[in-house]
Amino acid sequence: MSEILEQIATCCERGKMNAGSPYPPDMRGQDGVDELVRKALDDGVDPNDILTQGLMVGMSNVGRKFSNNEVFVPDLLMAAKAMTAGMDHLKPAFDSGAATHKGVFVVGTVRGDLHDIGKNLVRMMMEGGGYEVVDLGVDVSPEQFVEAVKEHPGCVVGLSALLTTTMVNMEETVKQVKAIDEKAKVLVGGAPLTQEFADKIGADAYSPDPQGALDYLATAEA
Ligand code: B1M
Repeated sequence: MSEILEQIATCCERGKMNAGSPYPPDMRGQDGVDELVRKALDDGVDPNDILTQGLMVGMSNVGRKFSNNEVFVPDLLMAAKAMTAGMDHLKPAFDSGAATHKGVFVVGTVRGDLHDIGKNLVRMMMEGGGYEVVDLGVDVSPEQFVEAVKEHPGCVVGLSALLTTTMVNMEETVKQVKAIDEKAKVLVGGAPLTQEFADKIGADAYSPDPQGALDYLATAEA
């Protein structure tokens, strides 16, 4: 991997957004993802390489550390912010078709549920993993998920729930999504969920954290 891509990966993992950012304190004054991605593009580095060998490596590292309880929610949020600073520069390349996404991930918090912090972390990890994310927001009905699946054939659907009273709404969503596309993969997550519950409602996978969701996508898309 080239030196600048390694630097981008490190800055993304550490949440170093730009030179002016005071976080993390030990990288104060150094270039961040913002400057480094711009420089890499100016130097002619392929946008796909910047994403896959720079930003995605950084997000993957921080995601694994989060799964292992070595870093915590604020670290993940800072890494995601840094990644977004880089993605802003890469967006024109993706929009023009010069660079490609790995696939589409439709995500939302299920009907009746307004909790979105965990769902947003999952979204950010997916974006960092190179997926185009369609975020339907919170309180999303089964019908809204179905519409999104129709609009994005071949997408993977992610459902989040934080309440014992709303996780039951996942079952209807899984049922309706499978009714219009039996091959559509549905991944579920959220604090009250278990693998047993996911199996019971017919979801294809359960993950307790964003990295697990990303790992699942890698297998689902393969
Ligand atoms: Co609410 N709330 N809340 N709340 N809230 C909980 C969940 C609760 C456990 C608090 C408690 O009583 N101890 C409790 C649920 C109890 C239960 O169901 N058994 C509860 C309740 C009861 C309520 C209300 C009903 C309170 C009321 O009004 N009486 C109400 C419900 C509103 C509604 O949704 N209709 C309510 C409201 C709210 C706020 C709006 C105030 C706020 C939400 C703000 C927001 O999200 N924008 C809120 C908050 C912040 C919490 C707590 C404190 C924190 C939740 C959180 O964000 N955690 C929570 C108590 C707690 O957890 N300590 C609580 C951090 C987040 C990173 O974790 O979302 O679990 P989490 O996501 C994790 C994983 O679960 C996983 O990845 C993330 C990172 O590891 N994950 C996925 C999540 N989704 C995934 C999807 C995947 C894969 C992984 O694949 C698709």
